[in-house]
Amino acid sequence: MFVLEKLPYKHNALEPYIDEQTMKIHHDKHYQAYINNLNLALEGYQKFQNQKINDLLANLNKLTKEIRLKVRNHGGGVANHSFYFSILKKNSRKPDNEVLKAINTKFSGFEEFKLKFSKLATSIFGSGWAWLVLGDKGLELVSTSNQDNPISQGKIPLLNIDVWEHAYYLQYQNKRVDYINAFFHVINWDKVNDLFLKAQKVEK
Ligand code: MN3
Repeated sequence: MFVLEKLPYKHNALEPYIDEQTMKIHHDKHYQAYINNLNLALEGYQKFQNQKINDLLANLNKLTKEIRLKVRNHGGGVANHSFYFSILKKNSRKPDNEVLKAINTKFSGFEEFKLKFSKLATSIFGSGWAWLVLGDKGLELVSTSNQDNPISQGKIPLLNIDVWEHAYYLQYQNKRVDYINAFFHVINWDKVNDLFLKAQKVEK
């Protein structure tokens, strides 16, 4: 069975960029709902209950038809939210680490990366996510709809932003772009770097 991962910081830790009430509802209610619905979907499927969520999402075609879409949606919700909350932190800083060096090279500087990532996140129609991933061609920006996860396309997530309205509407209302700007103040680049180093080992 899948369980809610505790926030690695307090609900109000990311203020003023992401407010306490949004974090409480987002983490304690929305994320919990994906956990509950995934567990419900996998009732009676013991084999899948014991797998890691990323392994389920990487192999959706191995699931029986009855549960495939449910795992894609609710399981995606579990993986995406667990990931999102884990790459945020208060007092974000931008160290001179490997992933930021790779970003500077790939996107001709950090500001260019931020611009491209923000444009992508802004342009997602409806609900979805923008991601920085490691794929066949190195670092890539991709977007997914609903709760899809790039793992299902064989890519390794390094950074994501939730642009479902529940992620920002209480604080930013319709101004998604302000939320995206704020997000850049609370990225845990040390964590992203850890994921990047681990991902490179997998790719080799
Ligand atoms: Mn969300």
